[in-house]
Amino acid sequence: MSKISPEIKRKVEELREKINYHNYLYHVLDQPEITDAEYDRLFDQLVQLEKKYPELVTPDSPTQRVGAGPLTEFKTIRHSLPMLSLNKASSQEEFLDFHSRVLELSGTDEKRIKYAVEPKFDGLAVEIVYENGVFTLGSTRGDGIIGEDVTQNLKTIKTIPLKLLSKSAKVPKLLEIRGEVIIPKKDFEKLNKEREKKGEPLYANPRNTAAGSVRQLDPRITAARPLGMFAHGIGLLENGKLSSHSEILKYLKQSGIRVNENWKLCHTVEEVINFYEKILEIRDKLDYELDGIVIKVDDFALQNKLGGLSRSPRWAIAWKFPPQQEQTQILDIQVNVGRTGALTPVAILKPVRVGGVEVRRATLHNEDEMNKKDVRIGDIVIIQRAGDVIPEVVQVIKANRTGKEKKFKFPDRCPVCGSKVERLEGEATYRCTGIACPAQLKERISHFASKGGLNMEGLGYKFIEQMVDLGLVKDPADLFYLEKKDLMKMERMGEKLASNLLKAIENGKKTDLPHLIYALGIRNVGEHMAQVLAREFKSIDSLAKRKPEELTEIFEIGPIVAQSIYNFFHDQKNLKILEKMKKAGLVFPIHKEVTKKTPITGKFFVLTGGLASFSRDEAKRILESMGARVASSVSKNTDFVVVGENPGSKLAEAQKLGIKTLKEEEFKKLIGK
Ligand code: 5U1
Repeated sequence: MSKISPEIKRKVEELREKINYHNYLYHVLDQPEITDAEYDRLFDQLVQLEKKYPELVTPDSPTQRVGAGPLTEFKTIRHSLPMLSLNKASSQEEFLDFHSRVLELSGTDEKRIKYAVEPKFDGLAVEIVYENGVFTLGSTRGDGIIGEDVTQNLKTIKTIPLKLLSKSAKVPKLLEIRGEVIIPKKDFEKLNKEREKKGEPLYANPRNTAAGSVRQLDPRITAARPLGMFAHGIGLLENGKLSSHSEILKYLKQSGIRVNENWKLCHTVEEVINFYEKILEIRDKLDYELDGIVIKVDDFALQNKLGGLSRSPRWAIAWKFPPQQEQTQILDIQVNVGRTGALTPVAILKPVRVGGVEVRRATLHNEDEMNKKDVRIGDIVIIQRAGDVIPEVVQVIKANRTGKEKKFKFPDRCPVCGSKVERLEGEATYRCTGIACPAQLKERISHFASKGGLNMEGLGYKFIEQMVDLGLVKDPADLFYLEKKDLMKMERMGEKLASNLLKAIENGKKTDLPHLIYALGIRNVGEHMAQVLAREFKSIDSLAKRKPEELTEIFEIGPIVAQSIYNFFHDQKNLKILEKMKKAGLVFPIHKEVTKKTPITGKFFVLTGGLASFSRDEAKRILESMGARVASSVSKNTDFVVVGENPGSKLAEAQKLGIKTLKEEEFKKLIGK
């Protein structure tokens, strides 16, 4: 190793400081003080020095934005504090209801309530962790509890500093920031123009492109996309004293993190309403997509008093902008059969862009809705799209009728299996009565294996269709009994693919409780409700025992959901399938959750060697349930290396870096076992 003089070290440090500062002026304040050419010169000098003295390269050097090669998969991480979502208001009245609730629950005088209001970005929610001022971990929100580790990808985003500015703000030991990754509208259009020139398919909208770009396994692809980020809050902050949301926003900006400048501290509800109207008015002129504003009680003491529900705080609300509408023509009407046998009429549309998204299909909901609107094939209609909701037909423009439009007759037989369809009293939906309807079975199995369910990677709809058509599976539990020779009966199946599918099915047996509940496909139980149920009841056995009146005691569970859950667990067929799954080795997990800070919250662990009292997976689960993070390799960010029997090279690495090692007994003491 060549000897490096203190001057060189100082020079490298000085260049990094300068580059970080100019990044801040450019990306955060939008007030550059030097030309692009001058900036490039500074950057080049640093690149040259780091090339000559590679020992001086650090992960937070501005040259290290694209430092890593492609991954084979993302690791998952547990957020130290859940990343909550927001309750929604879609009118002034609903916002005022929220305000009344805040007054009532906080028992506070109206004059004392201040609201911090800010735009709501339509992007991908992420968390970035800084330890001692250095970016160490970046993750997606995921389900709010567990996200994906996309550190290398988020590091490529220039508006996210690799190191916090330390001049005006004291660097905290730990700072977790939360924000939204977006693609500016202009950059999105440019990106699509380039794709058009190359004859490549166009991206649908900035939001999905931003989300897809962050979830690339190769960070070089992410780096080539014009991503940005706006921070709007924090998770954990160690050694920091802040007492309001507006202080957070100021603090983030001082620390070099980009915060959107269009936020305001409002002292009255009228000011909030004016803010909403102003942002709605300038929305189309802004270079990023918004879908509303976010209103937060500013004072932390009041926020704490108001508390939260399982998924969302009571002290904040998203006031959404009205949905976007467009006009197009209905080319055809088809009927879809869902996994519960429900028949839904769907309008096939002449493609139209609504709020930047191409829409080709829109729901007509049910027969009554269709009749009420008098929808016919060939009609010119208004469709609307609001956020992630499926686009819907809202109105027929009857003045445009030519007389050629055709009425649609709702089928009395299931379009998939030909069984009779029935409509129960009081219900708006027709359902297929065929107990063996392949559409239901295929949809059910596809739901079971989906990412939100048991995440059987590679088991797509095409394979499921074949499995059902060949009679290989008659219910979701049958998946666990498939053998290679069964799979080899399918078209375009090879030994390797069959092994991979079997492995994916096997992996599905070790899931967590929210995923398992969702996978079961209980009517009215989506991913969020599955989280709520897991949190409240901790196990399938406990959930299965609940009567509807016990279930409705939980906030967020209404009588319809409660009845669906009760019905599901009181159907002998379902119980038999659950038993069959258990017999095949599907683990029915117990839900554990971090509810409070523990001494190891936010700490990084690495495990090496075999432990006598726990399997590697158990140790990992315990640590994660206490808010710690488990990494697969030792780095300078590791806090503890747990050393079992026959440790690998990680022990030597830990010793080299001076990282604390724990023997099994010490580890057990630390986790209170
Ligand atoms: N601007 C902004 N977006 N957003 C999203 N603020 C904000 N806050 C959020 C979310 C989910 O949540 C906190 C209020 C918990």
